[in-house]
Amino acid sequence: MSYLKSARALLALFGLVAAMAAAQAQTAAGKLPNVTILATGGTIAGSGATTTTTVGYTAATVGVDALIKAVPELQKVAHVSGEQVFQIASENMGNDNWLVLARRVNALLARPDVDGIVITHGTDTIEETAYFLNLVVKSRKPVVVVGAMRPSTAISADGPINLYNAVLTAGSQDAVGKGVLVVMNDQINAAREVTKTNTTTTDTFKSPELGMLGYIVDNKPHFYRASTRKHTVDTEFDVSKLDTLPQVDIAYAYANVGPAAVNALVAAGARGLVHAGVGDGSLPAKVRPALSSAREKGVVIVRASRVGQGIVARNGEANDDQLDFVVADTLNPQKARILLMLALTRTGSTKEIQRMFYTY
Ligand code: DAS
Repeated sequence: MSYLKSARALLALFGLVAAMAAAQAQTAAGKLPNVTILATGGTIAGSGATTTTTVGYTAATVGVDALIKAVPELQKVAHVSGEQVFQIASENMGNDNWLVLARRVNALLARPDVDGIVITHGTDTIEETAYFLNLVVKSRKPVVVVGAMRPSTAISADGPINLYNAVLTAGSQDAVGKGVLVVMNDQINAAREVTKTNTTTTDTFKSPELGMLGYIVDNKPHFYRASTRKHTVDTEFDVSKLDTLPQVDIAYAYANVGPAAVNALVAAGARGLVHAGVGDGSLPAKVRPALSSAREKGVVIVRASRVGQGIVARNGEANDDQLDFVVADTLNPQKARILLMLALTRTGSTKEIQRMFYTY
């Protein structure tokens, strides 16, 4: 009986190897690429009461098979398969979701019969998930995160064309080695710089000042630049064996702010704290003692800025050497949090962490 079982197993293995070789040969011969769509929810999977409902709809109601079925043109540009990883509005995306998603992405990209991945996602935290994956995906194959600003039921919904463009890009050799990308509104942005700049309009995703990477025009991605910062296979981060990520929070600064938020976050167990300072990461006098005290307790402090663009310069608005703080460089607070979280899985050394902020 065991002989029969092992013979069956061997036959199955041969079948799988043959399928992979055939898929690889197809792609190599210029045939359609194999792209897997991992669906997580969001507005792209949303539905509204009427065709003119573009706010106040329900996100994360349409499944991945329906998303794929709604865009038959996908079949002309790739062999598409779909998996429903989550079905959530992205304001509820959490570290646990990211670890599950990263593991699935890396497992799929390790397969020779997968050429690229598209992740459908809510737009509220798309820039965070994209940057997290930019630091932990261990493949040069394209990973494209895509969302929509109008639900699938709306007139001129942007989801279908965004999904089509994302699959085009994920199957393109030109996107190999570019890091994790966000493709929306016919534009290609890098995970590190892209951010949501408008609460409701379809052109909301931009990389202010440092610029997008390219466009999707006439069914093809066109790249004009690449990120100078390390990503994917060139990073030192590995989450494959992690069940949790260190607790890192953000404290926002504004006129008349006091130490309450910083003290509360430290008391709640933050191992890292990003201070979203005013201007060039300035520390209000009422907050500075609380941050220093947090540092003395071993909490790593990153000085970022609520401004959103520009460099937070070391030893500029505060003596970071003396305070033993790290500066965020050009990362906005929500992305600085992600890098600090991953940094803390490797080291507590502020010198090493500062190097990471100048590297990724
Ligand atoms: N709530 C938003 C989200 O899921 C809807 C969207 O814009 O995708 O991110």
